[in-house]
Amino acid sequence: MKRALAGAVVALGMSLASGVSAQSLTVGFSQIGSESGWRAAETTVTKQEAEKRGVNLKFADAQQKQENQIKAIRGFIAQGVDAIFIAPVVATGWDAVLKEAKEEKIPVILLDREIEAPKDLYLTAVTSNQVYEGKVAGDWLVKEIGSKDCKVMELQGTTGSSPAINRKKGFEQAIASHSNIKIARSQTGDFTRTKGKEVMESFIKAEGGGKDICAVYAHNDDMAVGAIQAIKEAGLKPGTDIKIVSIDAVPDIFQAMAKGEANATVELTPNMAGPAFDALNAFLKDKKEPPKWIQTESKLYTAKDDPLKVYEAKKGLGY
Ligand code: GZL
Repeated sequence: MKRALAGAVVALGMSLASGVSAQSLTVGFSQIGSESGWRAAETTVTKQEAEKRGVNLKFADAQQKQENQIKAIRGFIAQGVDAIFIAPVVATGWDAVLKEAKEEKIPVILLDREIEAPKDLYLTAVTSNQVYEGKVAGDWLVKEIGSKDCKVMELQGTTGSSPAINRKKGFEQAIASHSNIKIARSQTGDFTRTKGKEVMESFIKAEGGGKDICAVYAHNDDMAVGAIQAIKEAGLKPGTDIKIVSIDAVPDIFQAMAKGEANATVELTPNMAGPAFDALNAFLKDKKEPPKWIQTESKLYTAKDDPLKVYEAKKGLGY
């Protein structure tokens, strides 16, 4: 008992010495919005991870607008939170507000998207390797198609966001040496199902009904599901007439896969907050700076991976 008490006193002393109250931490989280199933899951998991750690989480949804995120971050600074988590909707325009947080000695951690800013303006970024995600998707298509001519329709993520920039780059790297595979049309669907469907409808129209379309590469599953709807309404068979490859591995893409309407997806974990909280605690406890990038895993799933079983396993996880 004595040792436990002594341990508690030391812990209390350490947290007080580090200038953080012995009470639970207060963290402000500026979330992009709820544009996709994956984003909804990230929000759910972040709240669960905060609860698990007794962290007081102040949540702000920006409806996919950077100005709303900047306003929320300024609010967190004014409230004197212990740390700020940001999922940055686009890659630029953050320097000023991050400098304000730095002046107040409030550590900032980026979740799921990178930014173009001096690295001393944030503690670390917890993201996947988005170029690699695009390359995995492209490599799958190259293997699937072989030497056949293949006209690809690309549904890009939010313009100016790091995943849209990087996933495009990785896919293009994968197909660069395969002249039979070409991205014929490419447009943003803003990571949403609705816009993914609308853009795919316009592609099918522009392609004279879509019979020559060989594949869709969507930067996320939600846009792929929208595209699948548009392809079916055009009287074509997604998954066979037109191959579908995307990223996130949300439950709905596995349902489509089980019906033969989608072919491949690259998994993105919705749990960026767990590693972020761990890095923050280590930093607050002994000022141990984490690496500037904490990378999460990426895994390819295809119809060979028992999609219904994966769907059942994932559907309860907050998507
Ligand atoms: C990628 C993440 C993307 C998801 C989309 O890390 O930022 O944002 O792939 C979401 O589903 O909209």
